[in-house]
Amino acid sequence: MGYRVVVAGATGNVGREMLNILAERQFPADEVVALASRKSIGTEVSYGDRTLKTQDLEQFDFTGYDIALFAIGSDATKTYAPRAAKAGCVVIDNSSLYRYDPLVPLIVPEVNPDAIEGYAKKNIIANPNCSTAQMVVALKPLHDRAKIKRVVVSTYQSVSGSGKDAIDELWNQTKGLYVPGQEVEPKVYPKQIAFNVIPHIDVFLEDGSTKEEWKMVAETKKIIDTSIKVTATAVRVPVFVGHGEAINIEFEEFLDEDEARDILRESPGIMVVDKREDGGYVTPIECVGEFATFVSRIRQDSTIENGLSLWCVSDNLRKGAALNAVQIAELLGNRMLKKG
Ligand code: 2RA
Repeated sequence: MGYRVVVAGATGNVGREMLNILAERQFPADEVVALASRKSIGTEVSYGDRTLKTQDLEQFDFTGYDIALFAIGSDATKTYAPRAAKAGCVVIDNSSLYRYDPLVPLIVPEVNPDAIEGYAKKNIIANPNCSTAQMVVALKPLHDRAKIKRVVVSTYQSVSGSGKDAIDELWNQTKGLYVPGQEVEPKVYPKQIAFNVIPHIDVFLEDGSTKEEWKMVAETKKIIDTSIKVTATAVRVPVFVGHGEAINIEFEEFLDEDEARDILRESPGIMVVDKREDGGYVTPIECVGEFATFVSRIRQDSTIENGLSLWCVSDNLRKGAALNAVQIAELLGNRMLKKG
C-alpha cells in the first residue's frame, strides 16, 4: 500500500518540479492529486509519463490524504495548511510562513533528519529557503569535524527563485536589448536584470540587510546550531536556474583543505568537483536537473586562524525547494508514517 499525496501549487515552477521528482524518485504513491488556484483549474501537468488535471485547491477535502506538498506562497498557505493539517494530512510547506515557528520542524534531510520527530505538534513541516538549503548541506559535515564559528556568504541567485514572471523578464529584457523599440522595463525586479546583477532579494529590514539575508542567518541556526554566526549578501544574477554561493568559514579548530575535501566527498547529497585547473569547478548551468549540491574551489583562508573558503552550487528549484520537500516526504514515510 502506498501514500495518497497532494501537490498544491502544481502549475508553478516548484510544484511542477515536485511532481517530476515524485515520479523520478518513484515515491511510493497510490494516488497523486495536483491542486491549483481557481484560475488554473483544469491545467494539465506532468507526473512521470502521466498527465494530471489540476483540481481546485479552495474546494479540496484533504481527509484521507497522507502528505501534502505545498508550493503556494505564504498567504495561501495561511489558509490551506491548517485545513490540511487538521484533516490529518501532513503538510510539507515550501513557503516561509512556518519556518521560524518553534513548533514546526525545519528540515534538510541530510543535515537534521531527527527533527522530523516533532512533526505532529502541528502536522506541518517547513522546507527551508533555497539559499539556505544548499549551504547547510555543505556546512554540516564540516561543522561536525571542526565546529563553525562564523560564516560569510555571498549568493549569486538565479531568477527562477522569483517565479515564472522573473524568468520571462530576464528572457524578454535580454532579447529586447538587441531589438530597437522592444526594450523591456523592469517589473519583477527594481532594476534591469539582463546583463546586470542586483544586490537586493526580498524586502529591506531596519538594519540594512534584506529578508533573504536574514533567512540564511535564522535558518542556519535553526537547522544546524544556534551558535553559528552568519553574515550574508544576497545577489540576483541573470541566470535562469541554479544558485551559486561563495562561502567563507571560520572554525574553532584548524581544518586542512584536503581533509575538508575528503569529508565533503563522503557526505550525503554532496558532489565535490574541485580540480585546480580551467573548468575544474561547477557552474549553475551544469547543476540544472541534478539532485546534488556541488562544492568546488575548496581552499584554505590564511587571513584568519582557522579559515576555509569554498564555492557551492545547486539547482534552486530542486535541492532549494522541490527535491528537499520530496526528501522530507521520504523521511516521513520511512520513519513516521510507515505503510505496507
Ligand atoms: C529566491 N528566496 O528569491 C528565493 C526562492 N526561495 O531565490
